[in-house]
Formats: sequence, C-alpha cells, structure tokens
Amino acid sequence: MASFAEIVEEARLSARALLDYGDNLFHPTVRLGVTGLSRAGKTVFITALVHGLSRGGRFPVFESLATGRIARARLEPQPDDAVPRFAYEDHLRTLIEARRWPNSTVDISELRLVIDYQRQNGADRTLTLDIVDYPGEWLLDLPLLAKSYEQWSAESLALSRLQPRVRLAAQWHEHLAALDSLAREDEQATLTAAKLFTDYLRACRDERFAMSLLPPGRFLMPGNLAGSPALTFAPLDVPVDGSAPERSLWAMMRRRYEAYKDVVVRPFFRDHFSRLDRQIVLVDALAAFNAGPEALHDLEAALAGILDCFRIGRGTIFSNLFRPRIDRILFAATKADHLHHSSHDRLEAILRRMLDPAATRAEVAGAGVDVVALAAVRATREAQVQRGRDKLPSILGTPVQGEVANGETFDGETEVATFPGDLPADLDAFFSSDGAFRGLTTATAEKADFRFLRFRPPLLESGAADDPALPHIRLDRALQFLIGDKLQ
Ligand SMILES: Nc1nc2c(ncn2[C@@H]2O[C@H](COP(=O)(O)OP(=O)(O)O)[C@@H](O)[C@H]2O)c(=O)[nH]1
Ligand SMILES: [Mg+2]
Repeated sequence: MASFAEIVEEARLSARALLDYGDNLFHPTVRLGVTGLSRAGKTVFITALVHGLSRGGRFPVFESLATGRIARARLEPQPDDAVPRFAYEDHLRTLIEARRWPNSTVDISELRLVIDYQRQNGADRTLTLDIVDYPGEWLLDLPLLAKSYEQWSAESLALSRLQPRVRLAAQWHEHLAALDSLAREDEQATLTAAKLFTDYLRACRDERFAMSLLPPGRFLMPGNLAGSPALTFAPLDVPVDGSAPERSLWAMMRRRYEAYKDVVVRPFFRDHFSRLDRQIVLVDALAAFNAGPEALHDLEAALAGILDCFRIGRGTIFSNLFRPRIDRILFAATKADHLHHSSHDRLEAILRRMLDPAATRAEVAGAGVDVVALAAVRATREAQVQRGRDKLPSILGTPVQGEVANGETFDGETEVATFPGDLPADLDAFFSSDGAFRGLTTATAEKADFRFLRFRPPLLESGAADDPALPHIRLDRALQFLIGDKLQ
C-alpha cells in the first residue's frame, strides 16, 4: 500500500511532468543524462560533445550537422538553481591548452546548449539540450530502497568474502569480528567501522582491481554530504530476519542506513533521474581488462544494476517513487583510442555481450538500446610496427608523465608506439571464469595480457584562426543515436 508520503511525491511528480510537457510544445527540450562510474570519461565526453557541436566538429554520421542544417549551437545559462553548472570552459582549456585531462569531478552538474537548426522541410527551429552529468555509482544505490539494513549487511558481507575482495577487506573484517552489534550505540565505533568499510571500497576501486559494484555510491562519491551521519554507517554481521534492540549499535547503524535512503537515494531518483529523456552510459571496459576477469564480471553485475534503473515499470515497489521516461539508452565503451581500429568492433561486441540478457528486458520496457565503442577525444594515432617478421597494428601517443611500461618511466613529452594487445574474437573464452586472461589483479604489469597506458590529450594543429577540432572516434554515431531524431 502506498504511504501518504509516496502519494504526495507522486502528485508532485505528475504536476512537474505536466509542466515540462506544456513547456515542451513551444520550446522542445531534451534532457540528456551522461553517466558512468568514476573515471569512465563523462567530463571528457561532455566537453568534446559541446565543443564539437558549437564549433562544428567533423561528424559525418551526425546527419543534421553533416548536411549543414545546424546553423549554430550556443550555451545558455544553466536553468536548475540547485545544480552546479558543468565547468565547460575550464575543462576545454585544460584539454586544449594544457594538454591535460580535466580534474575528476564527484558531483552532479548540468549545462544548457541551445541548437538553432533547419528542419528537413525547411522550417527554422530551436532545440534545447540540457546535459546532466551524474555519477553512475548513484544508480547502483537503487536496490538499497528495496532492502532492509540486515539484508544489505548480509549481501555486502558475502560479496566482501569473495576474491579478490576478501584480501582488501581484511582490516575491516577484523574490526567487525570484534564488534558487538548488541552493545550500546557508540558514535566512535560507528565512525571506525564506516572508515574501514570505506577504505575497503576504495581499495577495490584501485586500478589493479577495478571493481565496479561498490555501494553505497556516496561512500566513495560523498559530494557535499561528506562526514554526515547519513554517510557514517557500515554493515554488521547480524541475522537477516533479526530485529535490533533499542539503543544498540545495530539500531544506530540501521537508522543511518534508512537515513541514507531518505536523504540521498530517493531525492536523486525523484528530482534528477526521473526527468531525463535520453541517457548515455559510459563504460571503461579497458580498465576492467587491465585488472582481470574478476573485474570484468564485477562490471557485468554493475551494468545489470544500472539497466535495472531504466526498466522500472508499472507495479514495482519503485514505481510509486518515480517512472523513468527515458526512451533511448546508449551504452558506450569509452577510450577506444587505446586500441587499434581493428579491435573497435570487438570492443563493441564485448560490451553488447555484457549487456545482452538485461538489455533485451529494457527494450521490452519501451526504451531503445544501442551499443558503441568510442573515444570522445582521440589521444592516439595508428601505425604498423615491424617486430621480427610480423607487422603489429600499434598505436602512437604521448604517455602521461609517470606512466611505466617495460621498466621505462615516461616523461610526458615523448611519443611512443605501443601494441596494446588484440581483443579476442572468441568471446566465450574471454568471459569464462577460470583464468581467461591475466590482469593486474593476479599478475605484474609485464605478465598481464592487456596493458593500456594513459596518454596525454592530442597535440592539435595550431595556426588555424578558430579553435581546432578535437579528433574523436565514433562520437558522431553516438550523437546521431541520442538526438538525431530530435533534429529532423
Ligand atoms: N585516451 C582517452 N582517454 C580518456 C578519454 N576520456 C577519458 N579519458 C581518460 O579517463 C580519465 C577520466 O575521464 P573523466 O572524463 O574525468 O571521467 P569521469 O570521472 O567519468 O568524469 C581522464 O582523465 C582520461 O585519462 C578519451 O576519449 N580518450
Ligand atoms: Mg567527471
């Protein structure tokens, strides 16, 4: 049965939907969500997209731009007062002038781009594109809404006992074993448990392990709530069907877990997620290949969790909270410029395979789903390098200062050719769990099957009067899928 609070929420939501709709008749607006786990490439993607649209990038597959129907794209003031503006100008300057990647961001942000274009029938029109950048970690919190504290504790503990996580959880487990959940509530014990639990999550995220499934999302991405009680709790080893004695440590943890859902999870889905029309989910599959098969399987589970958010249909326990209205979802494997183009289709195939069973269900729920391998900013060029009798399809780029390969530490100025490893054509072997390939989780960098160096952003041809275009891979295909139909 719906509670009073849920009914009010529902009414508020439909009032807003009505408002949005009325507005839309005169000023068509598309709210495009850009998400992905930390470091997947959201900031770089948005910067490249806005730059490409506003200066006119080389986008042959993006029909409206390629055929000259887009007259102009310009930034307008960010419309949502409570959301930070996406720092486009800073990020662009960092990329182009300093040839550095933008600093990482940990919060939601938004940018409004207005596109003046001519319809295919010749009429002049305007499309407003609101781009919303938010951490994919926040999507992975959705299942918490359906779980009690005790269920969540049991599942988190079970997950932390699997390899390679169990190694990283040792300190937290040790502390947990000494903790009496029935003892009186204790702020310091809670703080210590939360800190050790967060340290464990952070260690899992390290590039050697590259785990993806690390809820609660705000523990690693606290935004403006860092240090508040709603973010200071941890799992306890308590029976799933037990009930917490009043004023016990258990009761305190449980109360804060519920606060996390109220203060963090519900508002995000209600105020932000439910208003999106289109969505791109960026996936750093290469980071998972770097780490090894465990990371790949973890990523697969995280993707299933993300897809669940789009599939919320009628009659689920979440449908009182919100109904997604997203009708197109693009999953994009990012940083494809780390691979020779002969492997781009394979990268797409791997991502498609990771999504397959879940994606079909999303399509049933009414949204179109597509998959692409792209590089929002292409940092490399291609070359054939002779090695003995073989010619290896290689890539050329300037590794970021401090990157190491074969015992050499790069200075950030020298361009090198590397052979990153071919992606396999046989996907079954790739996904089999028994040592399918070696990654950094179990091997040293020299023994790992894939090793993707980080490259600096490309050196652009200077001398041109206006901004030079940023090179990319398949960014135009992504745009065509995401907004092409809105510009007909
Ligand atoms: N070579 C290459 N690296 C990229 C690209 N996009 C992102 N990266 C790398 O990934 C890092 C994280 O990207 P960012 O956009 O900040 O990720 P976010 O945390 O999802 O916003 C950057 O610092 C770059 O090192 C790309 O298109 N090509
Ligand atoms: Mg970012």
